[in-house]
Amino acid sequence: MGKIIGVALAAGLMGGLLMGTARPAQAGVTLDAVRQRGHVTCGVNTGVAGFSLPDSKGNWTGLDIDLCRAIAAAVFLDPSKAIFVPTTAVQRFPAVQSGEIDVLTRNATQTLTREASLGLHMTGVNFYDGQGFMVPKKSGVKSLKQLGGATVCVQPGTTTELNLADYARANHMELKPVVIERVDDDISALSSGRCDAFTTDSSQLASLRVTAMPQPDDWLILPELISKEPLGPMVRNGDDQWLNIVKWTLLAMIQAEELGITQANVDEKTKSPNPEVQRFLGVTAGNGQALGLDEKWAYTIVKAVGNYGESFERNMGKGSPIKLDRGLNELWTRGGLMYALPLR
Ligand SMILES: N[C@@H](CCC(=O)N[C@@H](CS)C(=O)NCC(=O)O)C(=O)O
Repeated sequence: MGKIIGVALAAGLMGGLLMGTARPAQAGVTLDAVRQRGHVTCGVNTGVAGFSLPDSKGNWTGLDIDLCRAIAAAVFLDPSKAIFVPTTAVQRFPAVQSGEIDVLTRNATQTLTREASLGLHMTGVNFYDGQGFMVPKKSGVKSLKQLGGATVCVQPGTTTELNLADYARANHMELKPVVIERVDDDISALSSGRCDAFTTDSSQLASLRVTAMPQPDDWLILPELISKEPLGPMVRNGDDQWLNIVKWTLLAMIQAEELGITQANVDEKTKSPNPEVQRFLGVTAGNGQALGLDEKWAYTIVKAVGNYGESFERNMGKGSPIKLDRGLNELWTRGGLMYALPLR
């Protein structure tokens, strides 16, 4: 008998060592503050259709807006408990560092120095992008190689500005940056001919071409991309639980797409016999407790904003004026890079 108990204890210990001991999350500083305040505060951009844009009534839409609403859905089971704080590229990191915002959901590229020296944590990628250039069609420029000697509008505090300098140097080209902080002013400078070209992440060029240019057909996005721009949410260092909540909220949106769970069928799916679906939707408990959230966290995310693919299509894909292809943002099972880590 003693031997059996000993074996069972040893097996339990081994299991604990191999699997890690299950410990529910302690409420961290950020989650406590967010709960007490009654809403999550997200830094977003000041207005790039597809990512985040307010309408005349102050209703925000976009991929980054959906992500913020998804975080509110996970924490409060209510996507309306999200406040959006517009930030320029220069303002965004100090806003996270100072605690003015709980999370940055604003087309921010994940880089080593941003993580290692700005006191920020990258929590995943919600859009794989690359830096491009837009020129007036009438200039006759069809390739980046023809831009030698050009003035190029660019926003300060961005990877865009750094890549532009690198590209010019590596290719022995003269590209004269015209550094302008506000995107509206960049667009005006481009339209008035003060800059020969405008450079930023190519998804933003696609968006600005159709939403900010009165005659989109007068503008050409050059075929070359000069960088990798993995865009995703960032949080402050030092609060692992909050980092986990943001990270797994994004992964839940991707996982819902992998599992074929949509805003329309999520209720039906709660009756699914599939254990993975049951765990995901909180029919089987565990994930919520591990994150310090209600077990309905992921169900509420999908109910509120849909899965990643639905959010993409609505905001920048076929259901939007921007009409971007999924490209790298397609699921890994269909040739893209979107891949949910196991939610278990
Ligand atoms: N992904 C790049 C660029 C991000 C960026 O700030 N892009 C500008 C160019 S359109 C933007 O979003 N502007 C909107 C704004 O200033 O609100 C980065 O993280 O540095």
